[in-house]
Amino acid sequence: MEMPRNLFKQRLAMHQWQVGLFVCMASAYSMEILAGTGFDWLVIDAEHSPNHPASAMAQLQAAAPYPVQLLVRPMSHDPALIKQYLDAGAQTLLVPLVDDAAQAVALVRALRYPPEGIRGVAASLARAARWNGVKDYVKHANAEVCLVVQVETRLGLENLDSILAVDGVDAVFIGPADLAASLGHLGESGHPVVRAAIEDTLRRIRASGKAAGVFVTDPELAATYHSLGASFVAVGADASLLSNAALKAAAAFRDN
Ligand code: 3PY
Ligand code: MG
Repeated sequence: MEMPRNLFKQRLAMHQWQVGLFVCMASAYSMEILAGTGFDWLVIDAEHSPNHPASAMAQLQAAAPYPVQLLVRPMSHDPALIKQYLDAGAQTLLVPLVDDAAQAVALVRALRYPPEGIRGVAASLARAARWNGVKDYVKHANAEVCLVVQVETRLGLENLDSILAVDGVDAVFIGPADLAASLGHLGESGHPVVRAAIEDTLRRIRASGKAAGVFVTDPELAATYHSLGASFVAVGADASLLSNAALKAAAAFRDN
């Protein structure tokens, strides 16, 4: 088998518009439903959702036959955990709470085999290599991994330029919820101070030549962010879609 190419990474490099969704339900079954709905990318959330490498791998397998790009968001920067997600078959990692260039450099190294990095090698044990079935997996792996760092704190904003200068960081994704909290507006992602910070940050990311992304649920605001340089957006989460649809269905019949 040939090395699977990372289309998400290729499209980031071209600043092509890509619409995504957070996948929190920790279920291969609901992942398969989502995989066929037309999103460009889906991110398996293991930061705030009850996922781990085995549940993420089951979801990667469920989505594999569908034309959608899969990302994983690990709960920490731990290189051992990152290695497990990569070996399970994730090629793109969305890493939360990246505050400075040293953390970004360490993440670049965690994603790559030596000499560029420190990723441990065991292609015969890894689904990513189809247990040695992918031709020259270890030679191609570094070129296909993709690192998206989340900048979502005051400190991250202060260090944005040096984070953007790190070779191997493919894109920066802004998390409005954490950013609002860090800027003193917990629970107010739409606060004007937070909005202004997001807009300024999108412009700066785009000006650096790297791809800019953000979580945004309002289509008009997403269009504004697109015009400011965002090329990939997460527009919601499966748990919220299910909850909202269920609330609506229950309310529609309650008073019959
Ligand atoms: C945040 O908003 O903090 C996120 O990480 C995702 O949008
Ligand atoms: Mg966050």
